Amino acid sequence: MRILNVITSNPGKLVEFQRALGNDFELVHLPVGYTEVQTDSLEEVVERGIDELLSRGLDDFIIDDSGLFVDSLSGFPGVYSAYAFKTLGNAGLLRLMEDERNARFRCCIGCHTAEAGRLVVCAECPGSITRDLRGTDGFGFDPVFVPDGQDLTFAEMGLADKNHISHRGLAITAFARELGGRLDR
Ligand code: ITT
Repeated sequence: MRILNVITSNPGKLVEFQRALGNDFELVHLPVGYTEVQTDSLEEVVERGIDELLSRGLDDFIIDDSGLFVDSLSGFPGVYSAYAFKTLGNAGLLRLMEDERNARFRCCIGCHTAEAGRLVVCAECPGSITRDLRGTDGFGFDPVFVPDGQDLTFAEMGLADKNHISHRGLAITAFARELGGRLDR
């Protein structure tokens, strides 16, 4: 089975990658970091992250930059989601909200393998911010986000259902299809 090194400091992402890709790849958690450049584009963070990791001699890896973009907050916390989660948390985000509650999660997955080259895939999941914290599964902003067309938050629905519709689940599915196609060629 092909090895893919998962480079993340976030155990929640790791679990979601394992669940979605674990049958096709041997996923190895690599505890190294990379510089997240200051930009409002997740895609650029991922592209530059790939460049840096390659320049350090690493290969066969997958990385993920993601965030929650709240319409009424002009896209905040967006690329600052990890920092905002650490400092404000879910309760702090709810305090910032007024009546208009539309938001979207976005995820960009970047990968480089010796065999398949470079691949960057992004996806998003539109939804809304709840008025209270709901549910205990998942990580980060999961307890305050209800995807469009659903009644449950990501933290209430469980990992299998979240992966089906989430920004990361959609990005992983597109990523796996493209990578699989390149490896079979
Ligand atoms: P890396 O080491 O992979 O960068 P990180 O947690 O710092 O891990 P990001 O910079 O991509 O990751 O920050 C994204 C933040 O957005 C993350 O810390 C969560 O707070 C939030 N987030 C991203 N995806 C999420 C999801 O599926 N559910 C809930 N919160 C999510």
